Amino acid sequence: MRMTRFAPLALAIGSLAVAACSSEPEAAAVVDDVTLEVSNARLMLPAVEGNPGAIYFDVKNTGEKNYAIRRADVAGASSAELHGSMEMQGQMMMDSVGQILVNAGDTESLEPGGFHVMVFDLEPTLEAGGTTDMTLTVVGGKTKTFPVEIRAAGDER
Ligand SMILES: [Cu+2]
Repeated sequence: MRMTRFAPLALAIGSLAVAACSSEPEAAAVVDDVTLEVSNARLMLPAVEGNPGAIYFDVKNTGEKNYAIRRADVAGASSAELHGSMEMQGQMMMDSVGQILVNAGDTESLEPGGFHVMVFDLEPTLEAGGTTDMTLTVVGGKTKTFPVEIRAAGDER
C-alpha cells in the first residue's frame, strides 16, 4: 500500500478533534483511573527493516467521562505518533493527528485505513510472536499502559 503524507488532511482531522474536545470541562482534581480498556492490540512489523511499524487496537471507554488520547509511547521504539489515514483518489494518505477521541461508553477501533499508532526506529528485540508495551497519554496528562502483540509484516492485521 502506498502511503503519502498529506498535511491539509491531517490539519482537518486535528482541528475536528480539538473542536469536539473543547466542550469537555477541565479535569477535576479527583484521583480517578483512566477508564480506557484496550483489546486486540497488535504491532505490525514493517516488511522492510528500518521502516516504521503500525499499531492497531480497539479502545473502549467504560467510564462516564470522555477521553482524548493525545500521545502514545511504545517500548522498543524511539518514537510513536498518532496517525489518521484516508483514501483519496485511490491512494492511502496519512499523517499525524493531535488527538483521538473516545467518548464515554464508546469503542473506537484503530484499524488499517483509519487511525493507528505509527512507531519509528524499532529495536530488533521487537520480534513477531512477542509482546511489547504501549502507554497512552490522555488530555490532562494521565497515562495507562497496555500489552501489544507483535506480528510479522505478512500476518493478519
Ligand atoms: Cu501512519
